[in-house]
Amino acid sequence: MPLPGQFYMLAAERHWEEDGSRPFLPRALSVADAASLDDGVRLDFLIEGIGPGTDRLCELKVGEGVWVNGPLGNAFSTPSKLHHVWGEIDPERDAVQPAGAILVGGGIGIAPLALLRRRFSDQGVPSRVLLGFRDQAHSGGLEDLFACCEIGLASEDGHVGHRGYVTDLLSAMLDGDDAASAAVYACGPPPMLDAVADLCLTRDVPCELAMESPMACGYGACFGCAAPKPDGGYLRLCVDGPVLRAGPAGPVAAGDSPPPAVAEASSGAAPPATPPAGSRESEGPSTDDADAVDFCGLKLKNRVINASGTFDAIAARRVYGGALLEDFPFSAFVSKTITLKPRAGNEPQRIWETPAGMINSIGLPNKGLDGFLAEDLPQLAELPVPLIVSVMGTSREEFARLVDGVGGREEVAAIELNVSCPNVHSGLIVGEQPTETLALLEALRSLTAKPLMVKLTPNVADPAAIAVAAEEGGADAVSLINTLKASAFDPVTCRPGVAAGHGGLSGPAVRPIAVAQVRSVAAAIDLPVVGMGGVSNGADAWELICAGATLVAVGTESFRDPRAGLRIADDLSERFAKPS
Ligand code: RRO
Repeated sequence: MPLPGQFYMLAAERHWEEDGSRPFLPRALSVADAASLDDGVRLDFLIEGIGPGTDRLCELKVGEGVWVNGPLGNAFSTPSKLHHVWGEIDPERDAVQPAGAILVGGGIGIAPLALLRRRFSDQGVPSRVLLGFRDQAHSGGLEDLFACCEIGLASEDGHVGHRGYVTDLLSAMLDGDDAASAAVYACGPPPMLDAVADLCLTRDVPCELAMESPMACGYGACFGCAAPKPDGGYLRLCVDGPVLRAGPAGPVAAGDSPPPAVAEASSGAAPPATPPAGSRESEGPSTDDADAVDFCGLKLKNRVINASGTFDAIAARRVYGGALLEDFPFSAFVSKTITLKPRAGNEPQRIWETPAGMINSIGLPNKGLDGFLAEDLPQLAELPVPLIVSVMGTSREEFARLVDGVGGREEVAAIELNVSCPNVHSGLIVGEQPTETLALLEALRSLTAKPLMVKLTPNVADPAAIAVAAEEGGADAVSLINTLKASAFDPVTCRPGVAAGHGGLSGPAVRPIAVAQVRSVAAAIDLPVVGMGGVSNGADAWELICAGATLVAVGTESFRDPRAGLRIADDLSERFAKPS
């Protein structure tokens, strides 16, 4: 059962990517209501068709299948919890007994408030509801969701209730006698949330906001749903939110997020979600020793690993708990690329859906070498598979310090040298020129006995020439392809889809290019090749193996299906078992 404020990733099962076109990614939707049934849970969502993904969901017919991943994210706190946290933040504030909750919603964003109001009513928490709509077309009887309680309505066109903004109603309510002891919960468009936060902060009223952002995965893997933190850097709304606490310099992660693996449902923290069950044939073959493979001396249980930066095992473990480790989706884990110094990553918007794929401009957010070794490595060492750490430097010296730093740690089985990030200035230069690649490998080779794998870019005329240079320099393997440099423009605003103006294209759209490049690289060198690029199923993985790959990495598909690696490994296992 979801908690109020949590969300699900939804995609129509059939024709979701008919003809390889949009919609490609699932859509994040807050749950509006939920009920326990004898044979499961009923979930209600409010969906407004505003683009290919929501349009497709609105077209669903009775009986059609839907991919459902969730519940995800953190939940609203109770007023007493919120007052308690608020009191700790503001020591000047007198302890107050919370009188109740004020729920403020705007447009379609009111969805999570319906479930919240019902939960508060079950818990005996008095709540008042204020709803605002732009016009009649955008209200559509949504207030009926709150039919059982008293609500204040506002509309910009005056068709219902107060003519104006819902925040006018909130302002008046907060100026009432019991304002200090209220707690405010809001969802709606960003300008409304800003206005609500301002009203509450100036009156010292505790306030939580449910935020929205484009996201590809919902469980911390894609780094797309970045929201600025007041003290610099970004948080990920899917795992640090979507419910945030209003703060003087901007919203901050609510105390309970990200959800711990074991949580009290009443605390506002969420219990771990269950990885979607339908995504792997439960009766299908399980991989066994017949699927095992030696890769640069590492004994892997099958040929399927993850593409760097497309699966955050630490965040995924917080979301899915121990289940993730019991059935880990990959036979080796490749970390997101780390750099010497911490990086916040690129400003949002960071992702943009394209036909059969997506553009990312994440910009390498990471804790830097020291932060990685101190905080992430101990957790990654608990994974049940060998760990490959991906590193990127802006100079040979930086690469050397990174290789030295991670190579000296026994938890690390191998190192990937990312010479192909399309989103970082200088990220590509080494990987674009064979002489630079050779010189880099010659500088690094003597620093570690661990396998060195070079991640190649597809953004050059002849990737095989770079692979040959890597081999000559002493690399043990190559991996390809990284994403293809790409841009998209929003047809409504005429602005670039990602804030940086360009990013890296991934997903099924790039697969034929990956197949061609894996083929030419594998033919040019004697090293094992990790092939990746748009692999969504076993047939795609098999094609890369036919082209010469030893291992196959799954990237963007894990955003849509956290268990894609298992599904693909099962399918590959069957294909290898069949006599050719
Ligand atoms: O973080 C990124 O923006 C990123 C990296 Br490091 C990479 O290697 N490839 C990519 O598509 N994005």
